[in-house]
Amino acid sequence: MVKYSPLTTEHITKIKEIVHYENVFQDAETLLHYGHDYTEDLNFPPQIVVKPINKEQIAALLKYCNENKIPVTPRGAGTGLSGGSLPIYGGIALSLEKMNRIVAIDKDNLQATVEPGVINENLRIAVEAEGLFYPPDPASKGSCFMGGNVAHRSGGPKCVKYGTTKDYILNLEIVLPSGAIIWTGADTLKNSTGYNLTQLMIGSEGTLAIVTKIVLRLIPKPQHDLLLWAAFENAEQACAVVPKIFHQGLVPSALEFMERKAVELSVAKHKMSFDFGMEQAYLLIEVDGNDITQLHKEIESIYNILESNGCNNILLAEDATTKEKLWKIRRSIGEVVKSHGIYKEEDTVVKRANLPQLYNKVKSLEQLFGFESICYGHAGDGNLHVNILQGTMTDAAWKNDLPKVITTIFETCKALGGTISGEHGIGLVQKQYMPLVMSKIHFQLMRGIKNTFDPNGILNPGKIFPENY
Ligand code: 2HG
Ligand code: ZN
Repeated sequence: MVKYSPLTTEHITKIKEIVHYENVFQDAETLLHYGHDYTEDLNFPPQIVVKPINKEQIAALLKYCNENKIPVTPRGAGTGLSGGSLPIYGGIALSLEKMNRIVAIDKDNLQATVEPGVINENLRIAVEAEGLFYPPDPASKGSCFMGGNVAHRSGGPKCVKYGTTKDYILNLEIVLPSGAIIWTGADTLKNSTGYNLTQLMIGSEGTLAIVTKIVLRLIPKPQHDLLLWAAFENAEQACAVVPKIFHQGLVPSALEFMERKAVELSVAKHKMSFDFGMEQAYLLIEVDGNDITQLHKEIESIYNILESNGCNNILLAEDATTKEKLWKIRRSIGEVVKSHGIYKEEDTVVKRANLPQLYNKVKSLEQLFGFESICYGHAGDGNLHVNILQGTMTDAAWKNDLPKVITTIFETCKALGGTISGEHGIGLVQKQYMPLVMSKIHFQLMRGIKNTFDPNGILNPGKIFPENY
């Protein structure tokens, strides 16, 4: 394990000089808050929290920390699900929350430039006022930061049609541990100029550099959407129909899967009325575009596919209130499952048509080990969020068997053409499973990249790489 010396009073005095004392926090409450994110109940308080207001402060801070080998853990809104922003070696939590300006919306070029502390939803609202659209919409869109979305290559329901964060980033301003400030590419839609440093940064979870500006590509806002809620008596059947929709040349703007248990918890949490029958699983299917007649045709085709694949309970959301209710049920699942007891969430992803096999494997493990599982997620992307709940397992069995269960689930993902995270990242809690999907050669290449950017290992130490790799 890497050893970092604790910050001394002299370090802290110097850091206060660099970023100004009013941007440095040391009180117990703040340290506790910045010691956890949305990942289980983990808590690793930093020694200090720093909230710089510009790139110059960050450059001077990183240079100083690099020279003094002080660990710096960057943080967005703290909504991460893999422990990526936890300062596990103490040191500095570097919050980007004060850098929250939408710098420009360029209507001529369908682009926006933002600082990393801009909330995803605020960007969406601002560009929508100009008739434009930024599609990636993580469940935490109302609070997560764009910087965090870049760090984790975040997704969301819309990504099945429009792609994830990686498909919208054109250029990034970054600060390196040396204190150098560079742009990774150009603000162009095409770029064939050497290695793609922009994409290298996306998903690097704050281990290579600090992002201080983001140039995004936007698209025109689709004018209409239609939403279907389809109930299935069998969850496998629901998963199996998903590829058939795409097969017919249809590309929904969302195609979400939910098990009954997930819906029950969400409905109960919001005290909603909901008519449950025999169904065991649901698909939420949205189409969007500008031609409403065309959308009705698409919905009709989807309806027919669902019906001919054993689904007899299909609801077309007629009005905005119904749409909102259905989306609320879906979007709240992550949060309600978390408050349901001891759990571990996995962000599995496989080739879309292989989803039924993955689902069945999870359920067979449930039988074998006696945990309870709740599955939901972005079926159109083959991205299943598997929540493993302790249920009636003893504490000892939970401790002993959970890693075996996770390993088997991840091995299944790999065998089904997938991998261990679709959109939540690796961070702290998945790193031990990385060798299941990456070889020594992968780690050597990644380590070489890490050392080139961050030779002293000060940026977000203890993340992505398993111990001793
Ligand atoms: C979702 O699709 C999120 O709802 C997971 O990716 C949310 O676990 C969560 O909080
Ligand atoms: Zn998700």
